[in-house]
Amino acid sequence: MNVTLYQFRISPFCDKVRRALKLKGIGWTVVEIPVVPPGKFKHVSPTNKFPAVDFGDRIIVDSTDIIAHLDAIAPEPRLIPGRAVERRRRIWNRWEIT
Ligand SMILES: N[C@@H](CCC(=O)N[C@@H](CS)C(=O)NCC(=O)O)C(=O)O
Repeated sequence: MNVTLYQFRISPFCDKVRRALKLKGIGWTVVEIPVVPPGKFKHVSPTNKFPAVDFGDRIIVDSTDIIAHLDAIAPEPRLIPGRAVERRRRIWNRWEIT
């Protein structure tokens, strides 16, 4: 599988998506978004925010939504914690506050 990643190279959100794709073993082709002139890729991301990934059947904008979709189409290794893990994290957070 190969997807198209629309990115600003130095963006930490784009780096997050590159790392996620690598972990999932999914190949990607980069389209570098020029800073000037802005808005050239509004047909990909109407808000002009990147990363955006074209999966062929859909384009997803926002790194967290992209990662959720990656977990859906390529479940292993899981990137978003399952319920039990999430529960434990919440307990830890509460413990840290009190
Ligand atoms: N919540 C978004 C944030 C993405 C974001 O803010 N990207 C910045 C680059 S770091 C951007 O595209 N800025 C261009 C703009 O706002 O016009 C995500 O997680 O992907």
